[in-house]
Amino acid sequence: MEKGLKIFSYLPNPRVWKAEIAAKIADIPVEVIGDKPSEIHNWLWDSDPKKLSNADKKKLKQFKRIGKRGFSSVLFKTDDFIKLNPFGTVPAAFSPDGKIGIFESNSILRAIARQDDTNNLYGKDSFEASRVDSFLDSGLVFSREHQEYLFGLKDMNKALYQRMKSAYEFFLNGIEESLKNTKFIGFDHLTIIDISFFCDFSQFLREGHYVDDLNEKGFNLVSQNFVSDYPKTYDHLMKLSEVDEFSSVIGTYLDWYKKKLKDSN
Ligand SMILES: N[C@@H](CCC(=O)N[C@@H](CS)C(=O)NCC(=O)O)C(=O)O
Repeated sequence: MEKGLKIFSYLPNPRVWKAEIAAKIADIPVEVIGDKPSEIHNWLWDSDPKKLSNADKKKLKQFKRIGKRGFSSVLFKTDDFIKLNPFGTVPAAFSPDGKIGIFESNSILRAIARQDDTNNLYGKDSFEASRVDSFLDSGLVFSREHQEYLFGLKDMNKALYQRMKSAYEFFLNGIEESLKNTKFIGFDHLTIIDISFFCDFSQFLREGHYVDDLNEKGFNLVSQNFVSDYPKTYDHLMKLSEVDEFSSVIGTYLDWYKKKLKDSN
């Protein structure tokens, strides 16, 4: 079977970076197609995505669907896109022949790791792979919470904030515990757990851009004491951010956070 993956999304998107980092480590070809979030409503969401002109949009009226999660505009999702990706979300990945749809960024990440036979990114046997899945499942619970939280940052309420705070504490306690025993999360070598954690947590830290909105409503940053409360997790995040395959994919995404920490010292 031909190796590789095609991914469609708005860009940049930390959820896409998961697969891109793994693909760099494992040397698997990945084609990433997409556009800025503000342009993605001008694209045909399909296994063969393309930018649409106004004339194209008139012809493709039958594919118009209102966004369901994160997008409130009209999006052009083909019937084939929905068949391959029934929840209609991005990132959406496709096998090289375009016949198999893979969704959920952690599963897109797994799709890369499963094509790798040298780095043990998905553990070395089925039990290790299941342990990897355990961490990815708990990571998805955290990232679903932070998705809603980030959507609500400009107009925070107590219920949403409390949900986020307890999800954060639960998840980070587990990650910190794990790092007391192993060099990487769950294992002594790098796996897709570290990649998934790195991308999701870096995205969550964007709450820092809304500190004024939060303060105005009487809330502090959930991650305010991240460095002192979870020192091993913090060190791990920083260490991963220095690894070539990570830094070359995420670019300057974490620079503002590192600068903020430096300035506060
Ligand atoms: N847990 C999913 C989240 C994907 C997701 O919710 N994507 C949203 C954008 S943030 C989407 O594609 N929404 C499409 C819509 O609004 O119809 C993942 O990790 O891939």
